Amino acid sequence: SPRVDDEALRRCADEPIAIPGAVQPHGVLLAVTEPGLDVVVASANAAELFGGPVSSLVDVLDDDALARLRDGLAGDLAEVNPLRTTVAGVEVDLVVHRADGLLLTEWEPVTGAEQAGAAWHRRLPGVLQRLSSSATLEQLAETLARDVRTVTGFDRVMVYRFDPEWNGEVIAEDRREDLEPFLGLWFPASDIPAQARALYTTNWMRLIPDAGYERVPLEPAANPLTGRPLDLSGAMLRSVSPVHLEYLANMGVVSSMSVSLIDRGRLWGLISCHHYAGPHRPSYADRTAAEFLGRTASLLLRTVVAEDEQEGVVDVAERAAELAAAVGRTPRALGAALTEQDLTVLDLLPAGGAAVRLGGQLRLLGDTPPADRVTALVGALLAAGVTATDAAARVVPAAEEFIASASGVLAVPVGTGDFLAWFRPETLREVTWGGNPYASKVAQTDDGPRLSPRRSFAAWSETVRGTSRPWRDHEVSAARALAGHLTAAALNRSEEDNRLVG
Ligand code: BLA
Repeated sequence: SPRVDDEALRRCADEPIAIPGAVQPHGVLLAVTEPGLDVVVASANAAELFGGPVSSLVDVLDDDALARLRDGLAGDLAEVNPLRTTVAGVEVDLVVHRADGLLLTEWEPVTGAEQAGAAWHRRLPGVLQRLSSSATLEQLAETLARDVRTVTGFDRVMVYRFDPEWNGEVIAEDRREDLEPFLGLWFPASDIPAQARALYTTNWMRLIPDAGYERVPLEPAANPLTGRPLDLSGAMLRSVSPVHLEYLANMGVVSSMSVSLIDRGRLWGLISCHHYAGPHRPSYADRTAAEFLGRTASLLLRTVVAEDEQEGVVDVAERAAELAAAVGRTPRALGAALTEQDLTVLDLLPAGGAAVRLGGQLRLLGDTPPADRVTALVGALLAAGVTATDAAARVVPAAEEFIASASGVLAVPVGTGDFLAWFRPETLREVTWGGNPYASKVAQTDDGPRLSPRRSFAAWSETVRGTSRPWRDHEVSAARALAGHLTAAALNRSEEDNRLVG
């Protein structure tokens, strides 16, 4: 399938999304001075909402609202948000923050369709209890998807996790029954380019109520204070990248919202929400509730991820000890002890296949390259000084033939000439085994632009061709420990044999 060319992707990451010079039309932006509250920049739809041009906030806010705003300006600005008030007969939520030396005020007419948030706030203790008692990452992500969908009413809510190369996987999903599942799908890093990830690391939430919107320009185009377009990084009405709008349109998404998941200052993932039936605009209160859930889950991530990782470490160490004990019980049949009992070397760590070569005799378990090729493959890797690789064919080109079963190889020598080895399949095949509904359709999706889940899956599969899930440090350590134990056991045995012979 065609790769997206690098030049196009580079341009993608170059788009200055923080300064689009426009807002979305579901609200009005006025940038004003402090303390005078004089309007310096306004979105072109301002006169429509206010019933005429606005030169100062003093002219449009009633005394009570003005007093609350001035309190916020003198103290904690975030306390102001949202300021519910009425302008020209329209009930609005006013949301404010500072940027570029100005006060950015955003005015969003209140829709009738709110209050899920109010009800939800009463259920907050239960929701927090559920989130914080999640024992595994999987549970945390599922709870999060369900609760964010309840509070926002989107058709689909996904929890999306980045890998070290910024590709991403949908690890949890709550959706309208009739929608096709995206759970387990992977998307390439280019779907969310670097400058967007940087923005989402400081800004927790973004909303596009109607991806078919007409952008509303800011007037004047340049902030008179700086001579540059106004910085809308923190503005909830910021007009988003046209490339992304095209992406959403091609996915059939009418409305999109996402909340950042941040672990120790690093963007860990996103909660991504879609609506298909038509435009969808959760109220400010409901959005804030979703953001609150995202922030809470972000704090819990570290513990849950650490627990998940720790659990793997203990399991592998325990199994290594059990295998070593089995070897100790049967010193004259080491190969059988490792491959023919209830617990085998293949159970030591997650792998598709394993090989044991002892005394020159090779035994295979699970999915491996053919017996007559395993010794040469492992020998070549060990000769190249490689113990663990998630892309064996990049070290030993001949391994290209075996990427289905052995994209990843972990090999440790036992004595001289013998070894233990584990094999991991190509990541793509692993996902296919996981029941991915799109894998079989990849070949038919090369028509048209790449902006759809299937196209993205295809692009991702290009990036992972010939690679496996990586080997973790404690897995390599356990393999080395077991091999060391076997080397010692084999040595003891031959010494005993020598004594018997002598
Ligand atoms: C932004 N891309 C985004 C966002 C998401 C995705 C969630 C954040 C904006 C939002 O909340 O809608 C991608 N959405 C996904 C993915 C899933 C999903 C992967 O639901 C999976 C289920 N996008 C491309 C390409 C380019 C691109 C090729 O696919 C560039 C050429 C750009 N995506 C792009 C840009 C933004 C973006 C520029 C930033 C939009 C903005 O905030 O202005």
